[in-house]
Amino acid sequence: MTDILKEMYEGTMAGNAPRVLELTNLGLAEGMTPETLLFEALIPALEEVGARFERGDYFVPEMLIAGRAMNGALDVLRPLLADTGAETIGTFVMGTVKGDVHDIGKNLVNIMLEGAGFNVIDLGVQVSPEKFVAAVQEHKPDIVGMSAFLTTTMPMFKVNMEELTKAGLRDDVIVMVGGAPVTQEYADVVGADGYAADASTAVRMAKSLIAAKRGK
Ligand code: B1M
Repeated sequence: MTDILKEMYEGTMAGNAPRVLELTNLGLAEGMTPETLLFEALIPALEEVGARFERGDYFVPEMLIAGRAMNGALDVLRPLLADTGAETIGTFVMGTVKGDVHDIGKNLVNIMLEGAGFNVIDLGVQVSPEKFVAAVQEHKPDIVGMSAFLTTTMPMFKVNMEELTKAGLRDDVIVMVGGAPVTQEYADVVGADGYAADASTAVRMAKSLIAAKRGK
């Protein structure tokens, strides 16, 4: 690991947002790719933060400031990751489910989808079933994506899908789910059309689900 990546990893874990921002710009100026900064420093740092939280070495404030540091870096990386000049291939409505405020993973999926040519409508966090339904009615997306990062909020997938069914929309839209505790088995149980464990797989999955629906 280079000095910049090492300092970025440590700075993110310590929640030092101004330094992480500086190092992001420095890394880019030195020719590092956004993907290197993301996959070799920022994401591993948050994984370690989660592990420390689980062990009782970190508490919510530490998770919060680490998340802020990551989000600050993502603001800089977003245009670089998303600017591929790809043609629009579909519309994707995305949100973190009700009761859940985690948004970094969702934001990362959005960035990658935009980079692949999706028109992404981000509903934010704590999205109620009614809001998902209203967004599907309004934007008529190819896919509605739901993220959940807590075992306690994962059941909202099923609630959201029941609401889509009640509104007569379930057959019109592909439903994708994801988030740290979600598995393929859970996605199958709730009746989602697709699941992905990370942002790049989410893009591949979204493309293939759309191609299958359009009969290509
Ligand atoms: Co919280 N948190 N948190 N947290 N947090 C986790 C998720 C946790 C795993 C930590 C741990 O115990 N190890 C744990 C959940 C345990 C569980 O339920 N199994 C947890 C907990 C318990 C909590 C609180 C309950 C703590 C408390 O208050 N006692 C609380 C809940 C608040 C709430 O939501 N109601 C809470 C709060 C917070 C903060 C607000 C402080 C902060 C969030 C900041 C923010 O998001 N703006 C926070 C953070 C930072 C974390 C960890 C450390 C990091 C999450 C993250 O951003 N990861 C996290 C530990 C961990 O995940 N290891 C943890 C990086 C991100 C790039 O990965 O989110 O997995 P990830 O996203 C991936 C994939 O999941 C996938 O692609 C993404 C990119 O590759 N993906 C999709 C995501 N959405 C997808 C959708 C798709 C497809 C793929 O299709 C639609």
